[in-house]
Amino acid sequence: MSPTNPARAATARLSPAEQVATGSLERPIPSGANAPGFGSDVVAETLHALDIPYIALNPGASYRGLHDSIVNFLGNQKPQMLLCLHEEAAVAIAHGYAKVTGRSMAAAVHSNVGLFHATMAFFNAWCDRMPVIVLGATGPVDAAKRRPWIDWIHTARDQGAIVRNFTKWDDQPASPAAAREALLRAYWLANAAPRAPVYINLDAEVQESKLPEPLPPIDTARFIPPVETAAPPQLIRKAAEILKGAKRPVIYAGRVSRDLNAWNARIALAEALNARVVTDLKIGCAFPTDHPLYAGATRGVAPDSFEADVVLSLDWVDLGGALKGGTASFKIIQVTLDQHLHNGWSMDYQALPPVDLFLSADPDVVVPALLEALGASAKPRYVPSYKPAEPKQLGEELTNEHLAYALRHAVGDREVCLTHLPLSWDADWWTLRHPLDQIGGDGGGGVGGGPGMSVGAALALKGSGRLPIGICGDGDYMMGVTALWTAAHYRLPLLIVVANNRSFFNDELHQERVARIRNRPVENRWIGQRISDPDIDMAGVARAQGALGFGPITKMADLGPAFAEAIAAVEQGHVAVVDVRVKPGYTAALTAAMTRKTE
Ligand SMILES: Cc1ncc(C[n+]2csc(CCOP(=O)(O)OP(=O)(O)O)c2C)c(N)n1
Ligand SMILES: [Mg+2]
Repeated sequence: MSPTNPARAATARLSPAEQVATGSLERPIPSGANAPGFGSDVVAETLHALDIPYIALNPGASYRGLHDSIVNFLGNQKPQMLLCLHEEAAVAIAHGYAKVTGRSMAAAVHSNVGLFHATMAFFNAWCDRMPVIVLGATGPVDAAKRRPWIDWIHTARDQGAIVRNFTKWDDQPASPAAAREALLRAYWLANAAPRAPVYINLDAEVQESKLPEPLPPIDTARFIPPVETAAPPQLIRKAAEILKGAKRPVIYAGRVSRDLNAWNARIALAEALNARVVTDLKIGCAFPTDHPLYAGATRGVAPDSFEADVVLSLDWVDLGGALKGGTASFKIIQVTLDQHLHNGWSMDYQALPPVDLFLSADPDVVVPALLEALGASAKPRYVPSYKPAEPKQLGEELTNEHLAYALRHAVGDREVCLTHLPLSWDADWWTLRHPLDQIGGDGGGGVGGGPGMSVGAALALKGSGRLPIGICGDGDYMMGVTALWTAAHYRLPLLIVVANNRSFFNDELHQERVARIRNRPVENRWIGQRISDPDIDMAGVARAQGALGFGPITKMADLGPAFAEAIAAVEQGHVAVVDVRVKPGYTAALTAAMTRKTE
């Protein structure tokens, strides 16, 4: 890196005193409002009572009432507004926040148009089973009160229909009292397993009308009671018996929480059963990958390849698909609550798996119960290895493996959270030892979520000492890049690494496959896929938004120093982006699977 690099100069300029708390930003002058006077004040008051810390938003007149209430009635605190440049970023940020904390924050989007922009992020959060509370607005629903033109095009009879098929619940309350109840219900439903996004559409008139009289106070906690998610004891006993009798049990560790106790309980269970454990990079990590019982992160490996006799699925995302290799020879115990979300529109529920014992329960609750039924210790024997990674013989041209290797070395023994990984990532490149070491992917396969989710995760991790690192493909980065402005503006330390193969490369492989099947030239696979001529200045796009930009890095020798500088900058409170020019290519196994000539 040259000493005249603007990133380096900026890093040096930032003093620790400038690393301000997000909550100290954008403080309004006092308005003197201390009792709710309008419908939207009631909405704001309820968000406050629900302890919702942030509301990521892009503004709009449909919710100008609520906007005023958050600023002037609440003083922009709990929730604090986080301005976003695109609604997809607003919802993705809330999604990323939930991935780390397990709890919902809020997002607000303007009328039908803002909601249209937000749909991709809604779907990602839905498929990822993450709680997000999205507030929208419409109207005035009363046509006699609408302004000419704009209020008409931005009012829909059933706005919730835009997202209803991938939302757990939605409502359009017709009074402040109904809005308060809707918010309580929304919070309760979104955060009760199986978790998912919810949507509340606030009529402009309900927000803006004066409250005729104060609403009676309510005890918020009594409206959001904890929901029992344990399995009945007789089913736990049955499951324990099956597992006790197993000679080669395999645990499919799927959608589980980021809770450290639950993580330790899973390790203890695997050790008590001597069960091998498979995990899934698409979702947050569920088992230490340096544990002797860890059997790999799978993309559809059937347990018969491990010669299993019993499979315990802890809410595995696609159990039916994973077992396609044959299931006759072993027993299957499925632990999930997911069936409660399955609907007639989305098929993200995946194939229907054969099951011998079904526990409709939360895996985090079932695992300790199984340990108890087995009479096993809840304390894991596992000790993290912290072995330094072995240097590998890597070729001259940079690949994602070089990137991973250099990044791991630059990170050293810092605690990090991998907030996003590119498709071409291999699970063997990074050891995961803690539930927050990796929080999974976008959920719905919607490219563009990486930056926003990483910003949301950085928000949740700020001040924790854990360094958030999002590794995004160049396509993903460019689609979601405006989320970085929000991180820079609200001083959310974050490192983004662009695995820049200058292509929507995944689809080059698809074109190659079609070409092979049809006997057409595979050389043409890049057309309509390559993101070059002109090459995009990824670091420049970051700098333009107030982040620090490093690169493009094209040589291994420059990679380590660039990462070291970027990490130092993030530790000073910056958002930093490192553009790494990598050779297009996936791991050998993935490439072979994607380009094979036949189905
Ligand atoms: C919203 C959306 N648009 C398009 C796609 C199809 N798609 C899947 S992967 C991919 C390429 C993503 O490019 P990049 O992030 O650079 O990753 P790469 O494949 O190059 O590693 C595309 C376009 C998608 N999944 N989602
Ligand atoms: Mg790419």
